Amino acid sequence: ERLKSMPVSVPRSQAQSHVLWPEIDRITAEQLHYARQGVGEGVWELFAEDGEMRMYKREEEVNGLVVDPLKAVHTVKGVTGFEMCHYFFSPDYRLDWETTIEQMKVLEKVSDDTMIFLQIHKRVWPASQRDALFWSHLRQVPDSRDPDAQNIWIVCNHSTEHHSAPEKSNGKYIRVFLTVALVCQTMIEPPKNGAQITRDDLTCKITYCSVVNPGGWAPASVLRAVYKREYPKFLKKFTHYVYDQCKNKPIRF
Ligand code: 6CM
Repeated sequence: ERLKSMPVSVPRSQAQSHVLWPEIDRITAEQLHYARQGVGEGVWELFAEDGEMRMYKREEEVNGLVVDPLKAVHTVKGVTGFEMCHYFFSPDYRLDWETTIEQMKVLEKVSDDTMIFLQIHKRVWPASQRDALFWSHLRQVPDSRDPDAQNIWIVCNHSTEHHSAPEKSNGKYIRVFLTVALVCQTMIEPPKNGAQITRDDLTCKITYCSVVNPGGWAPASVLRAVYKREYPKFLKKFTHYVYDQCKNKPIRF
């Protein structure tokens, strides 16, 4: 009975038997909800704009550490939401577009859609170098307003712990804490007289949200200056990269 009443559009992940699953499921749902909320009401401050891209932040500190939430929206033609999310999630391409890291390791492959990553980030002078340990989960999102639409995907990254890399086992790095979500929706302009869909008919609507706690001392002004430079650089580089990778390949939904 329970299985029968489950909406067929809810994708079932092989990661469900993992101890982290309840957390992954909850945080991913929360992040999706948060990403779908707009940036109105004057609480978000626009700090970068380039073509279709808009980046907003809210200045926040916790125990004197900068944790400014960031939210960005972007629109990219010629790619699908699945393609965007696939390139963001997969470790195979990370070093091609991620310019803030020195090293990346998959600590655990939980399933095809869920992995645990350890990354060493580049040092930001004059602070200590940071590392980040987080689970990353890719999933297709059923659209409540249109249950037939299978065109929204999310990647959610959230800090966790792992026996193979305890915090402070290596005094060299301070561990950052992050919650990041990339939500992408494919819009299709239906081709005239039932012709095949081509990349010209596709638009991908992107929302990227990030909250990073630096985990230990780092001067606020330096951190804010780094974020102001690095986040727009990341989103532009990453979306160009996906566009380039996909342009001569068959469309993947
Ligand atoms: O979301 C992004 N990348 C994902 C895959 O790496 C993942 C990582 C988030 C990293 C959070 C930032 C850690 C801050 C470490 C210090 C910054 C170093 C900058 C050095 C530059 C010279 O979710 C894209 C993250 C873009 C961050 C700007």
